[in-house]
Amino acid sequence: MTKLLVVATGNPGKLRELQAYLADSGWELTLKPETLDVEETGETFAANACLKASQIAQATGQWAIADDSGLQVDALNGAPGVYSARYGTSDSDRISRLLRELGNSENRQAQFVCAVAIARPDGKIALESEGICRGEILYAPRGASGFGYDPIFYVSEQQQTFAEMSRELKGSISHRGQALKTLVPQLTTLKP
Ligand code: ITT
Repeated sequence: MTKLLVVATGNPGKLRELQAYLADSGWELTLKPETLDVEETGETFAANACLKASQIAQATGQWAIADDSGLQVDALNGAPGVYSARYGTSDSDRISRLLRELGNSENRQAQFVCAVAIARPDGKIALESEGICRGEILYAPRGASGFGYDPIFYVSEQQQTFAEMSRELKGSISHRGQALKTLVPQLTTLKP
């Protein structure tokens, strides 16, 4: 029997990464209808991931997976956080605003957080997971891979920004990678 999983995201960068992690999960992936949108009213990444998974599952009558993620900058008291997508109107706009708000602050410490939730067709949450990746915010963007805030997020162990890493390397250390490392084995054993 085909196990169908609706990927509840409108972000193409996330979609590419989720597809790579879920390729061998035993589930066939399908994208949520473009017109189906969920208002992110939660105050935490986990709450918003559950909202998105649950509402898309109920609307489609299928299992659904959602990712809510963002960047928390220490010197900005955790901003933009759950508002990372709403911080500007394009990736470059969001990056410019973040660099402007952080200015010449010497504390450049930050972390990416990713919450992933999987909902059953009736909207009940079946699995949840969260991952964190710490790094630093550069003074100017570097690299052309990835998406979103990747060009300004530098990981000292790798001496690269997320946007300078291969997809495999980013996937092995990123917040999304951490969240999915524990979730995918459980997903593989779930029976629809
Ligand atoms: P969906 O809700 O449709 O999945 P979205 O882009 O609105 O898409 P979020 O509300 O979770 O997703 O917002 C996440 C924000 O954080 C968004 O601006 C992303 O670009 C950024 N972000 C998340 N993961 C990232 C990553 O791995 N690299 C760079 N930026 C990331």
